[in-house]
Amino acid sequence: MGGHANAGYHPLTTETVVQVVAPLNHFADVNQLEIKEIGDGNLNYVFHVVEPATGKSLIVKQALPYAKVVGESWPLTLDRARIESEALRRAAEYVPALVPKVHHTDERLACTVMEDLSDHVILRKGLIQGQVYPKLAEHIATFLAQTLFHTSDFFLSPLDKKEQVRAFINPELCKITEDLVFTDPFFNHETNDFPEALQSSVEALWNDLELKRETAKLKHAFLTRAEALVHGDLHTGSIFVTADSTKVIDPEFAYYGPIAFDIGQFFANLALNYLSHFHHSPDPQQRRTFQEYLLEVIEETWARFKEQFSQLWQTKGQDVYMQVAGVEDDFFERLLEDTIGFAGCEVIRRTIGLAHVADLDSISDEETQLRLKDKALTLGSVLIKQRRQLTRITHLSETIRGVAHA
Ligand code: SR1
Ligand code: MG
Repeated sequence: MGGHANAGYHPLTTETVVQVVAPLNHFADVNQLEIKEIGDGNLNYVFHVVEPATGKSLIVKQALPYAKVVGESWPLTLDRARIESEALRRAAEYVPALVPKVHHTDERLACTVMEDLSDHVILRKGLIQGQVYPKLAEHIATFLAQTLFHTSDFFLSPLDKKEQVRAFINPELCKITEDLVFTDPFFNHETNDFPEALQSSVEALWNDLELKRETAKLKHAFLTRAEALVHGDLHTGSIFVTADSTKVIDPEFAYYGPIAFDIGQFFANLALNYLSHFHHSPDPQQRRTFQEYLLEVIEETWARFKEQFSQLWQTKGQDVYMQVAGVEDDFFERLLEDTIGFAGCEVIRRTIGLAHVADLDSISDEETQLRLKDKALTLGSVLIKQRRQLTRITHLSETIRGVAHA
């Protein structure tokens, strides 16, 4: 666990970041930079480097040898910085407009210098405020279809694909997901975190044998199904937006895994935001409109993803079986089922696991927060257990609507 082969590693400070950016010749005068540490995530330092005279800026993101959210008692590999940098570069081959530009990678310091996206906001924050992003579904569908298709066996030769699997082996970050998404929330584990008043609902979940059997299958898929280079942490905090721009950030959890995992995480975080608007949008009319918008994003993302992926399948597919009647339909059928199952796991872990979401946790009224967390547990459970019956994307939105308004 943890550690780094390169002894030259040291955590950067606002004073030493200049040593990383100076050789890039990006700024006119590196002695005139304003540097702030702005990281609010769970794992890393993020330095915002600005040159006021020219208005130029960059982001320097550095991995720490431990998980910042827990502290030094949780060592964590620095290799995740290489994975993130490589994954951003891979994505930029197919969707350069949808990821931040990587200017430089320093493996010794486990840091990446990239485009500053300060003119964007984190999608989670925007959605909590009830902002509508008209291009979001189109952009995320494109990101998913292009990155997932082009890194899969549908496009790469078997030899190239296995080279890629090797390059993106990410065992420590995968272990976090295996534990925090698929295991701990379903058992009485010390990493779990939920209000005492939720205890009986949580115990009911722990005692639900059918739920555990189905979750075991989803965890097994995450452990074993190396389909494509997935982002691995595609929640709404990993997406920067403006009205007409979308940038997917933070692929440090990237590895070769199930295609449905990314889609499911995205949908789950929209579903959690849907629930949270019973608090964040007190006006019933506004609330209904915004909640319906979120379901439209889910439906449009799926439809556009399917359309693009299918087009790539038909025009660039490499495997002889891809033209056999029924194979593509079978693929999408299983993909939707797994997407819904993974979404269920994400909804549950964000409610009672270690890493929560601000959508629900920022709700000041305790009773409302509790009621919505209870609904989230029901929703997650239904999605996992009934995913085989939810054979159309509209079944997913109907389920979210149904559980939320029950
Ligand atoms: C210890 S890391 C907790 C969570 O933060 C990351 O963004 C992942 O979602 C992970 O599960
Ligand atoms: Mg992250």
